[in-house]
Amino acid sequence: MPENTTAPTRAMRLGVAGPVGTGKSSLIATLCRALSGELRLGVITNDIYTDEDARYLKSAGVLDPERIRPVETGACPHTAIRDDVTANLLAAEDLEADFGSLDLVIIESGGDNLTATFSPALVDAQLFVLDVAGGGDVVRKGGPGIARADLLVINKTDLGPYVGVDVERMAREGREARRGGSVVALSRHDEESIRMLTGWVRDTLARYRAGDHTPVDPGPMAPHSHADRDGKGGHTHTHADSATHTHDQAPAHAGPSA
Ligand SMILES: Nc1nc2c(ncn2[C@@H]2O[C@H](COP(=O)(O)OP(=O)(O)O)[C@@H](O)[C@H]2O)c(=O)[nH]1
Ligand SMILES: [Mg+2]
Repeated sequence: MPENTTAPTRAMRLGVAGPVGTGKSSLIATLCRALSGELRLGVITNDIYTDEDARYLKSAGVLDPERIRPVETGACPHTAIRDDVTANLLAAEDLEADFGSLDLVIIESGGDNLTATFSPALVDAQLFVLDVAGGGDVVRKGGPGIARADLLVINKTDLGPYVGVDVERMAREGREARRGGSVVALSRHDEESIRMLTGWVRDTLARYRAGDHTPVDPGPMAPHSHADRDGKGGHTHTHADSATHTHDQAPAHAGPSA
């Protein structure tokens, strides 16, 4: 049988994006717990000013700490996952060089709002995480990640009754917003939902290995701004034109850059 020359040789890179606090790090811990026995994993975290997420994942004891690498992004967390992905690419390549070949490298974005998605130059597939505690109407607010990420995760479904959110309805509206695209309603306390998530990861990895998976760009991003470190308002910018975009990655935006 002829060899499949389109099949990739490096690990699949899976991006995990979504607003702060929706449970991205916890979801990655859940994936590591469920998959580390069968897949060779690596994890990269993107934090704005710290390596907090990497430290959380290391302390969770779900993976050899050496396989978890932090990238500090500076003020705009979107830049390192969209415009200049060099730091993340280097981290992914270092992981593979240090551990031989890996099956899956999971990359957590330094999320801050609904607009951030990964460039297909960095990840092969990406999931976007919302949580029920953010309100049942968040899916209707839309955005590139909600509409076009490879998978939408509606997380912390166990909290639905406490925050008055109809989880079934939220998942249905997510499917509608995505025109039938994949949605997983997840809780780390619900084993069946974890099986749905890991099943999706296995299926995507199988398609990636077979050369049947095409990375998509969910963008373009909506205009957005970030608070500066000194508490003053940031400036509004987009990441629409990454060829000419010179986004300031210094800890505080010094001037207009978008
Ligand atoms: N009840 C509940 N809480 C969760 C779940 N997943 C994460 N959390 C909590 O949500 C908070 C934010 O989680 P984290 O993973 O740090 O979010 P991130 O900022 O998106 O990485 C933490 O207090 C977690 O313990 C879940 O499935 N159910
Ligand atoms: Mg996190």
